[in-house]
Amino acid sequence: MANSPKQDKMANAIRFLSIDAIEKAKSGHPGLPMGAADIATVLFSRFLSYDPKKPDWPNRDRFVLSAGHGSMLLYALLYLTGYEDITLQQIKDFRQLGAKTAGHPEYGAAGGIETTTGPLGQGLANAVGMALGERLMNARFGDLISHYTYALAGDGCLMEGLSQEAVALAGHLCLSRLIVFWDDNNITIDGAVSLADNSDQAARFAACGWNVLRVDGHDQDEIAAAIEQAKQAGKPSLIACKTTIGFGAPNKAGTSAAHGAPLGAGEAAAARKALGWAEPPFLVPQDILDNWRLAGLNAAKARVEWDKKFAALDIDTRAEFERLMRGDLPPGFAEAMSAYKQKLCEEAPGCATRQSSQQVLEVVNALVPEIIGGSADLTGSNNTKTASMRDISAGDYSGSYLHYGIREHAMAAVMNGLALYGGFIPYGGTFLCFSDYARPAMRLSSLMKLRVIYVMTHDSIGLGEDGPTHQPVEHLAALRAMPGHLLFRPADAVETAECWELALQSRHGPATLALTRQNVPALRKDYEADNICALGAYELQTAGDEARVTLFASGSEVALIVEARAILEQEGIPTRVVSVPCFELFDKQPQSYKQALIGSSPVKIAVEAAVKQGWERFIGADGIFIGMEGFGASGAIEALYKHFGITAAAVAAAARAALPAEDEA
Ligand SMILES: Cc1ncc(C[n+]2csc(CCOP(=O)(O)OP(=O)(O)O)c2C)c(N)n1
Ligand SMILES: [Mg+2]
Repeated sequence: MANSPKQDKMANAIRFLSIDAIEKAKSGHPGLPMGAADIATVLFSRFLSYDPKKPDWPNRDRFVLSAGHGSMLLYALLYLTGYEDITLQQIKDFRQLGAKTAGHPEYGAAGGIETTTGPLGQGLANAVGMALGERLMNARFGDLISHYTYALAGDGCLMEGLSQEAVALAGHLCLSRLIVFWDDNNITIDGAVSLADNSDQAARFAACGWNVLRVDGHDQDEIAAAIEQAKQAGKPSLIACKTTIGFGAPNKAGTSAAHGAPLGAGEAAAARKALGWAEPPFLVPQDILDNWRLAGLNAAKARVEWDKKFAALDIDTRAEFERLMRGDLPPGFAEAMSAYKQKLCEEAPGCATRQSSQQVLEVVNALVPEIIGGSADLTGSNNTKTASMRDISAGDYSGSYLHYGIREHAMAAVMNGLALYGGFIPYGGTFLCFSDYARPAMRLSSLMKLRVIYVMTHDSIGLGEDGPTHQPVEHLAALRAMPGHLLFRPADAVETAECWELALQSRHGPATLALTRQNVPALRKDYEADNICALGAYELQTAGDEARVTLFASGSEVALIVEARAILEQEGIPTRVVSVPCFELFDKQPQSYKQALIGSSPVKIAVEAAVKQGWERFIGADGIFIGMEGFGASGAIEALYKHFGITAAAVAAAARAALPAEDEA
């Protein structure tokens, strides 16, 4: 069936706003907005529930443009439907510094942008997290929350490995309110998809438990019928939409030439002719704009109804829902944490920090219902599951623990989706070494400033026999290098509690807790009401006299420098001990604190069973670093620390050797 003239015109408004903006910016990707304009028109004018005047309305349908290079599709939709952030001027300023219409959609830049996309596959996995969030909220608040999550994915999204992890998880969890459009245009940057891929995508999705539909992606009524069917499927749906990239451009349509460069004046004019669009650049005829604005108004009707429904709830339910959406921790949280810290100081447990972490979580999870925990198949090793947690499963979304399977990347991207959804604080575990498998999504947690918490155990050669494949060496430095990401490496049970508290309080940014497999002694035995780890680094032990040596370390190596200090003090060498649970928080302290903490002792030594990078900020360019210079090895923990020269005796010897001659007497 052919589209009606009105349907065509509404889609063409998207096409020409995109063409014109990309032409003016002299960069951008016209192929996708032109090819997917019909899909977008159907969705935004006939199905999607949203309110341009209230973009954050909790029960809105979510729409994720996973193929983020097609950003102009989203910006055109937001302008046309009446979102206030995206004015015509913003469309004209596409890709200019400071514009809300950035090269790729950026979460937080404008209402209606549900997530940052561009790294292919991430948006699809975020959408899985959002669709899960919807089910979890529904299980907690009943029909107050009940909506669909839509995503538009390209060939690139489906080719990325991440998509397999996310698609399998969505199928497993039977997220039936997730509907994914595949912009099946057979083209990527290098040319035809067949240059690199001949997968039967429909069979792949079906094998993962999805409902699969195929449509002509330029037939709006056929697309609409498929959406209707998808809603009834009882499982997640893929709607494979056969489209032509750059639809309407007479010479470039159907080719990779339409993918990522302006059409050029000649081809843009030819497209105007071919599609019967007589308007000058950036002008949408009033009747078409009216149709779009009307679509925006219609889409918002459900919001008015929902407000009434919400207002009719009892006051406690409303207050709790609003607290969750604001992201405030529950009342009593701070008190519970300090009571727990007090208990730890009295008991002084000497266990692995991964166990300490579990014990903190026993306290936290009993009190903070918005926590959604999980692990990538290392639950028993990451110590991520606490007594009160029940599993989330297909059909029962009332639990709070997710077995992500061996899918670190999807775990991180789904946690991003949950955090974006609102009302949840997700944490997920794996071995620190495998943070590499999650890193692209961890980077987006940082970029989007999301409260997502990574529980990364087995944080050094201290894990022992599993050997160098499992022993992280460069990972601490790599995560510390990520802007806005708090990397905590606590030294004992009290520090672990403090670091967890800081991670949970970090409303606008992710955190990683790097935790030991091996036992560590209690070091902090005097209760202090303040969260000392908030300083990032602090003096754990003072020198007996004016300090000649300062020792710095994090995590399991703090106990080692405490031992080294005892040796040196016994020899009459006054030595300070500085514990460094978090570089990032230390860097934020006032200069005076930093200078005083680093101090001026003639010898400074940092110890961490990892690479040196970053420790210069404490020990200076000439300071001594004792740690790893290459990969680890398989063996018993005691043998390994000795083998790599990371011992208290080695630290003491290095200090002695470095002291200026007059100090030695
Ligand atoms: C992870 C990742 N790798 C590479 C790129 C660069 N890139 C952007 S679009 C694209 C091709 C995508 O093809 P497709 O999804 O089919 O988009 P279409 O050309 O159909 O618009 C590539 C390789 C990226 N954005 N993200
Ligand atoms: Mg493509």
